[in-house]
Amino acid sequence: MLVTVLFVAFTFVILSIIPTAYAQSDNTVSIVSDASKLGDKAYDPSPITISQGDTVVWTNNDFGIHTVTENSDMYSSKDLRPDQTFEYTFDESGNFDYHCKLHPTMTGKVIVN
Ligand SMILES: [Cu+2]
Repeated sequence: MLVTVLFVAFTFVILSIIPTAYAQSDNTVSIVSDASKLGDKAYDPSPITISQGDTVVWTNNDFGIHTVTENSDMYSSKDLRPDQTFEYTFDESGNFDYHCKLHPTMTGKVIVN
């Protein structure tokens, strides 16, 4: 009986540690609900400030389809359906403005230190 309780407790502890250990970086940007009408508020946070070598992960939390497209086409996602993600690793410092190909008024910025 005690062994069972300890095993259950141990399993619970392990299962609650694993997601933390494998969590993605904090460099996440949301494509917010109703993004196509929100201009420079469509991507949140924007600007996002990161360090050279960091990866940014965008998630489409809207009900529409959007892209993450750097203004000089340095990178671009495919068309992101709801809940799909796109990630890009920034190896150079600088300011990188991006937009949505389908709704060009949607704009965002990544600042890489
Ligand atoms: Cu869009």
